[in-house]
Amino acid sequence: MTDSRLASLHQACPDLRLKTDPADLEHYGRDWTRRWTPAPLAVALPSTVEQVQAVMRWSAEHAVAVVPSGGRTGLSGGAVAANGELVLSLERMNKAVAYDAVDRTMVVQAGMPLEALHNAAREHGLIYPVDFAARGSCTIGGNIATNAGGIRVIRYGNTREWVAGLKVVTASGELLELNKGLIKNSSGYDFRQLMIGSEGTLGVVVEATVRLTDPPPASNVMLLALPSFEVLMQVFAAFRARLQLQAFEFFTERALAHVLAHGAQPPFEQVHPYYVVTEFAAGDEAQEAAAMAAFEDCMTHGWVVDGVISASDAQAAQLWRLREGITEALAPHTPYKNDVSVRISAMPAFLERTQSLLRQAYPHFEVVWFGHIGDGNLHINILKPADTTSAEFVSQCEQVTRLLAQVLAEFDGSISAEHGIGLVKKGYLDSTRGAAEIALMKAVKQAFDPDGRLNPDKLFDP
Ligand code: 2HG
Ligand code: ZN
Repeated sequence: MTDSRLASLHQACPDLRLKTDPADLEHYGRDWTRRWTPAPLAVALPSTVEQVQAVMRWSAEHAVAVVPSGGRTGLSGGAVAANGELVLSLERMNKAVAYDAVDRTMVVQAGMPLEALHNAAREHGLIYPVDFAARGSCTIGGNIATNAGGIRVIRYGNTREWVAGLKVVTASGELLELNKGLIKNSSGYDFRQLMIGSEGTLGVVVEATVRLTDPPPASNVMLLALPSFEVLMQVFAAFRARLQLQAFEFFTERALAHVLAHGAQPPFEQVHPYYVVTEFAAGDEAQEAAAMAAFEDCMTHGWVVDGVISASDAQAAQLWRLREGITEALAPHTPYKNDVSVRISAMPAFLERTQSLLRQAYPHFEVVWFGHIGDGNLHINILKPADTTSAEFVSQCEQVTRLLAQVLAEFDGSISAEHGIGLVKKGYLDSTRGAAEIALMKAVKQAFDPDGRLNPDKLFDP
């Protein structure tokens, strides 16, 4: 440990685990974007809240920036440490610390993986309903940092809805206890909600009190084949009118082709241009009949040309894999990712505009569309051609994103629906947030972190 700042951190907090091996610096210094070269000073792995407080006091004393770090599955560069920061990994603080059957809440440390929280809730006959494909690696602290959404938002909302309290260590090392699990609390500014979605720029979330709920009724999964993009919202309306939807996700033939190339089984004999995977309550005959009626209605209108319904949990998982496997299947192609949203009512017009924009803008790049269409959230992945350098590719894509951001502004949409702004989207924040709003965001940052030590460069420039 040659760096004198690290020697004094060790002195201030002798039990704190520190890593400085080049392989660790690389591993902990980057997220799934892989666009920046990681270069942190070191990685701290605290095991207690007190250690996190000691790290923040040390950071103040030595003017070292800190990047709070969860599972680093983020897609916006929100957990990248590329400038000599200390990575503050919460991975050792990964346990459930309390459960209250009356409140139906669980207190969990921020480094707990989402899937571990799902399992812990199930042990009490309840569920934590926020869910998405990175569940095994992402952590609840990271979910809170981006107000993570995922595949069940249509039924349960985003992470924000499920956080009843937070413990947060501030830039100066104070411990804030926010909302303390209350359902009703009309006592001024709600800093808990401010912390959710703040991407580690205002404080370090160390513990969360999350709400749990009853498991959903038995459900079925259906995969639908659609002849065109134009009918997508009609199919959504037909299903939503008749069924209690748990999920309504879409993807294109290109997306499916990549997942199949990754080893999944083709769902239909024929290839179709668009697909929907939907999950809905099917606990009784009436609900099952309603599902068939929705399907037949769509077939009669020509909005759906084929379909398959899950006959077992294993088949449901197989159908889900076709949607959930997309990110992993695309990863080898170094995709440039857009994660945009508009109101559902604006979706048909927005889709038309965006499709024609991207067709013109990307004549030579493969563009893969998928997403949580029932939430008005599209993921548009542009794949890097093998013969284009990363820098050239990103710069071309950024020019198109500027045009996309203008369309989003016209539609009152968002440049980041659920992945966060991080480093990737900060150049487009003003397409979603007004100038007065951004000025106030900066004033809030100044109040919580006057020397700009918490996750610097993310969200906006000072
Ligand atoms: C999903 O919905 C994730 O699968 C990842 O938000 C989206 O890879 C993406 O662009
Ligand atoms: Zn998503």
